[in-house]
Amino acid sequence: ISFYLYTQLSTSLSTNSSKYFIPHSENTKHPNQISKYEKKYSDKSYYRKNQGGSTFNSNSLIEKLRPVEVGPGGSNKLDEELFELGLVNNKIEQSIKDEGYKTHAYNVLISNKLGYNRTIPDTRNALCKNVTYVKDLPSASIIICFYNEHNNTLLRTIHSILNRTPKNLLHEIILVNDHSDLEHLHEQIRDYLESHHINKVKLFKTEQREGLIRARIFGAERAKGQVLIFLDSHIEVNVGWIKPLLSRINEKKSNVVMPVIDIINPDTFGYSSSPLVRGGFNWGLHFKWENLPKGTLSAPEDFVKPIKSPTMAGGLFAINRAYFIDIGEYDAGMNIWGGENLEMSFRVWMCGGSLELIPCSRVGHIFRHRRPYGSPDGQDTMLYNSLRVANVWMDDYKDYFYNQNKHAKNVDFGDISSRIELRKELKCQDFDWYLRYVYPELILPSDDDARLKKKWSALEHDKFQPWHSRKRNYVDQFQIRLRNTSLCIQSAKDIKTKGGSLILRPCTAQKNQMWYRTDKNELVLAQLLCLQASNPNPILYKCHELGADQEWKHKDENNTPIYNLGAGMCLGVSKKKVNAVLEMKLCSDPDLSTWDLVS
Ligand code: LR7
Ligand code: MN
Repeated sequence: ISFYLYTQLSTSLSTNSSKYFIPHSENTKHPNQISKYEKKYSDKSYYRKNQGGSTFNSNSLIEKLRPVEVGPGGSNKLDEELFELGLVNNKIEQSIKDEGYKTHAYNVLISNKLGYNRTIPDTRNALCKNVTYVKDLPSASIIICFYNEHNNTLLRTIHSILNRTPKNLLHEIILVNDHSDLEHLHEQIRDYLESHHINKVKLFKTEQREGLIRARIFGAERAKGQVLIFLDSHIEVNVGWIKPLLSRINEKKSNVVMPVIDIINPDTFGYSSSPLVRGGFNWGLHFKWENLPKGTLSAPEDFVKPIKSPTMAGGLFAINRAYFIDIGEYDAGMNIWGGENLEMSFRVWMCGGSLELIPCSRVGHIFRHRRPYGSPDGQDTMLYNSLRVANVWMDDYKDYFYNQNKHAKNVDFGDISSRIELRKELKCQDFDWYLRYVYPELILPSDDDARLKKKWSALEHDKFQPWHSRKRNYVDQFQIRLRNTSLCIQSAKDIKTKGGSLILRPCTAQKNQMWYRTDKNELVLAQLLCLQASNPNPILYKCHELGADQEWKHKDENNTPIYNLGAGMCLGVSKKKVNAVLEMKLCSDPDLSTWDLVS
């Protein structure tokens, strides 16, 4: 009940949109860096001034729901705001957050408090602002399918589009509810759209769970705009996002184009810029990001020009509607999730089109750490769909896929005859042509080359965000001593034990009490494992470089609470004595521990 109330509350409070000022980043450097916005997180103090009274307070909620407005030349307060929103203030909020993680795999507590309209940093290269576009661009039907999406997050997706898309270019938004089983979701969205007279959004529901591939076909069949733009249901479009896409399609009907996918952190909702990378794949038929070929970005203009990409991630792209139909829509035999992105990529290239990344168009997407749903009958749909891709499009090269998936030999993949027919009708090139002209950089594995295979599986590890991995940079070193005691935080077991808890012990200057702070605000014990928030006790864990549960803040070196960004909670102990186990506590707890950093 509380969750429902909370959702309703934030629904009713956040509907009045306010003026926007999008702060711009002078991003002329190579974008393969953390954005300025992300940086700011690290050198400010975010402590809640008022540590007292922690009861649920709707007034302060109203404060927080207001979109942040900053004047020209002002600083972007958004990051500070997010930090505040992340605080778990009481048990009700804790249960909203826990339930949200179970159902949606991201922090719905913050999403609820954010409201539908928020400022996000303009992550485009500065040169994008000088680009001009022709007057009569085609208008778009935006197709968004959703299955059990979090209500407020979906509505923020929609509002971001309504706020940042010129009216004449937005023909309609087609929302396809893929037969979600979350109670009330459909009615909530329907009622919201009706009561706010949002007529541009047309809501449909499939008669049964179709999966995202058939749900998109279902949406496309109902669309009337000249261009189709497919988006996921947990995104926020950025300023100026649509014209660069439409313009490129306007130049050539067979250009299929993608925005740069910025990162919305699933734990903090921080919005950060993605570098320019292109899509590739490995022989397990997993999509992966890869660096651009050397020399692609050598002049400043190269940061605004379209960049050819061998594949697409799948979720966010624009295509001429007639071309979408001509080229065979999607493979309607594919189920639920997976594989359709490579299928579309191979098909577009092999059958005469091209696939491009458009750097001046940016859309943020919530990258979850896990997918919170499966397929209704438990089928491995990624494998099933990939088998269809391999057998329709890859000719003899499909053997490489089978070699990596030995058990796939006897797995059924349904009837693919109509797709093979399509390939013939469209007189498509063969896969050899694709590898040779579109993706010559792809290395072919050979059966007896164990070294290469090792490399493939290592690459697979960072298929989502390769740009996160870099060398750790230590900026500070200290022991963490409980205020007014001579007890310090140390590992309960060996310093190398993953998952090990932390306890208080008399301060010694030994390794197992020596914490190293990195420039990403991780706390690394003896330069080995990271301090990670987890419920109810923090643990030591392998550093994952994604911030959130491994990102810690304290005001300064003395007498300060230690706050975790992902958990929205603070580091504490229940008893000030030897062997007391460290816990995650509400930051508003009147008995909250404070710490001295002793170097
Ligand atoms: O049964 C379903 N029915 C649906 O309507 C399952 C999902 N969906 C919806 C869902 O609500 C969401 O809006 O389909 C959309 C995509 O599902 P996600 O968000 O769970 O998928 P993802 O973001 O993990 O996966 C990426 O790969 C998929 C392969 O099938 C799709 O192509 C997704 O669109 C794609 N997302 C992106 O490309 C965004 C960037 C992520 C990366 C890399
Ligand atoms: Mn997604």
